[in-house]
Amino acid sequence: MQKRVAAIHDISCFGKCSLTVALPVISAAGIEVSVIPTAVLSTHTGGFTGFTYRDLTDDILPVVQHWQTLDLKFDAIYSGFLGSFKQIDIMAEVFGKLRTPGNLILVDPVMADNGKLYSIFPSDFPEGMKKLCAYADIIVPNMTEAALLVGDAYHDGPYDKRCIEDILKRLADIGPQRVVLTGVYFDDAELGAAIYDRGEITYLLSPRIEGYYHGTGDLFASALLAGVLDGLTLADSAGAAIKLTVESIERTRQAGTDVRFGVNFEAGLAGFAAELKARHS
Ligand code: PXL
Repeated sequence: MQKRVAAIHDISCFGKCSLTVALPVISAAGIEVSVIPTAVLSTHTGGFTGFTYRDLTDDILPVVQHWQTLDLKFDAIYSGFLGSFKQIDIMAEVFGKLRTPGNLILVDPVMADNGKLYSIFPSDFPEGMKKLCAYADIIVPNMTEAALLVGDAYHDGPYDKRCIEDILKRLADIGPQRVVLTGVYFDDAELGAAIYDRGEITYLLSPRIEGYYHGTGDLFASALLAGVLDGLTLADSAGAAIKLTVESIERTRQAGTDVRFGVNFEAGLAGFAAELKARHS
């Protein structure tokens, strides 16, 4: 049976993130993606000014209620960037309505990077995001989001394994039994993810590429979810997601594209589907 995801994110019309990444990446793995757009923006908010923002908060629950009349079932519910506390509360309600005994909830607690909460969010936003993470089976924070979720002050790396393992356990204590922590590094040469899968910890690192490319968190989380729904282990899914993300960044860096415009992941989608297949054999 074809798997089906409910992806609940904004649509940033230009700039390749959130739904415009989740849809193609998860679909490339043969998985159906149903969407609930939470807002429509002319661009994402990272580095652009003057963007339009059409809030769709009041449409979220009516979409879900209509779906319930159709008795639709979802193998995963996937949330990312949320624009307000109200959207966080509504998302918790959506999880309650779409949760089934076998499905999984992935929350990407998009709110911060490079040690800073995104300027559009109030300082107590991380508390709201933490409540939402308690419903999740898998969360995918970066190091800054992880520090905000557990209430630590952020500090730059290099990190040591003890500190990473401590933070992974405290993130799991919030509720999710599986955590993929991104932006982990133990020296300046490599960067990657720490994977916590019900107590088991794996590190996946690859050579660091300089520069900050927008939308790569969404690319990584979408690819990770595709791998998990395809039946791979969390660590294998993270491996395939890192490969797609790193290759997309490298391709974009070589092209010299404006970092706000998102990465060229499209050229890697066929390879991503093949990588998922190869990891099964
Ligand atoms: O990539 C996460 C994201 C999604 N959607 C919007 C954003 C961001 C990050 O800044 O601004 C609108």
